[in-house]
Amino acid sequence: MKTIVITGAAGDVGARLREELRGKYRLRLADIRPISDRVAGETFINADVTDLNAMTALMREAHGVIALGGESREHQWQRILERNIIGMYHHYEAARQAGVERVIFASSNHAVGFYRRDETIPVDVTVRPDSRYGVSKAFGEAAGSLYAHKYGLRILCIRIGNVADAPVDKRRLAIWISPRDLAQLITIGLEHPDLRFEIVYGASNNKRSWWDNSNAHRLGYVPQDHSEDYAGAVLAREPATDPGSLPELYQGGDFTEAEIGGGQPAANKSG
Ligand code: 15L
Repeated sequence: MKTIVITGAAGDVGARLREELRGKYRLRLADIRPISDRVAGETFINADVTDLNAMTALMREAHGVIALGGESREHQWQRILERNIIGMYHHYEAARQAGVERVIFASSNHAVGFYRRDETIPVDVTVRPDSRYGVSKAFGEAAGSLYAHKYGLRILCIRIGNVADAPVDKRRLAIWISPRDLAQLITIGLEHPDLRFEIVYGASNNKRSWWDNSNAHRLGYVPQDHSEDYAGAVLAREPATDPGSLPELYQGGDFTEAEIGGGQPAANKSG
């Protein structure tokens, strides 16, 4: 059985992926927070993404790494720089040094969050990050391309929408991905024989999607879940919103306004 490292394994997405992938891979879980509910086939290593030596030791003899480690929301620049930008560079460099073949990068819809909701975008649009966090995800995709083409790693960047058991609001009806669909995309990243460097959207089979995910389908992705199954209940509890506000106009939602440690966003509603 192949060994797969999951960084940031103590988080919500990590917990769901452990359930989906256990029994299929030996899982080496890494985080700076402890994980006490380990089961057979799972080991834990305390490793900080800001420490390159620790990351290299973590990856020894692994087939692949699922890079979830770092900040999962907008934050002060220094923290985004250390945990997401330097941290993601360390994932790739440690994988290269340790001879790990595959890296699955948990990118985010926030790398392109300043595209409008009334457009459908493929994966090869110019990035339009909606936050410092989104910038760090665009960096992770660019660094992945470098490590794939220069050093021969096999890399899948998944611009994840929102991972949850069910979509929680109207915006998430467009971008939701179920844990089993995310696991299917990750398995493509870990196993596809011809993968070099690809970007895909991490979304289930959502009727309201803003994304053209033909690149994922070309790689064999057949999502099993549909956000529309939940639409009635979600829309019935959706609060009234201003349709002209930034979060309503743009795909990134409230990340387009989130401000931590910076100035005030311009009220640019024209797109
Ligand atoms: C993300 O990238 C975040 O990690 C997650 O917490 C959600 O906020 C998600 O995007 C989203 O856009 O809903």
